[in-house]
Amino acid sequence: MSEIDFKPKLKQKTKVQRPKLYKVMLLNDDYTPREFVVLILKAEFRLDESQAEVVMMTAHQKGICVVSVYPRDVAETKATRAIDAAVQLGYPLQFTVEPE
Ligand code: TYC
Repeated sequence: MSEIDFKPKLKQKTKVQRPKLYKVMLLNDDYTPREFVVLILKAEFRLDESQAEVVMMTAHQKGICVVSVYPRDVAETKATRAIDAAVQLGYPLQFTVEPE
């Protein structure tokens, strides 16, 4: 009788890695119109009107505000697109991306 042991000797561990998340931060400045900031927050970051108002006013009063969190490439693409849209109109609006 053959006694072949088919049991695997090593257990396989399935590792599911969640993507690290990055915050997109909105920085205040003295020149960009409030309405434009709200517009960008709605168009690029999909905030609704009241969320966009709160984020814009928080940055306006405190100097900085978290807009949202995303995987790194999404955060960087959105921040770059938002800055580019501001540059087109000559506004110095800035967004930064940092690990959560
Ligand atoms: N401080 C700007 C103004 O008074 C408005 C503004 C708000 C600009 C938030 C940038 O992230 C910002 N026109």
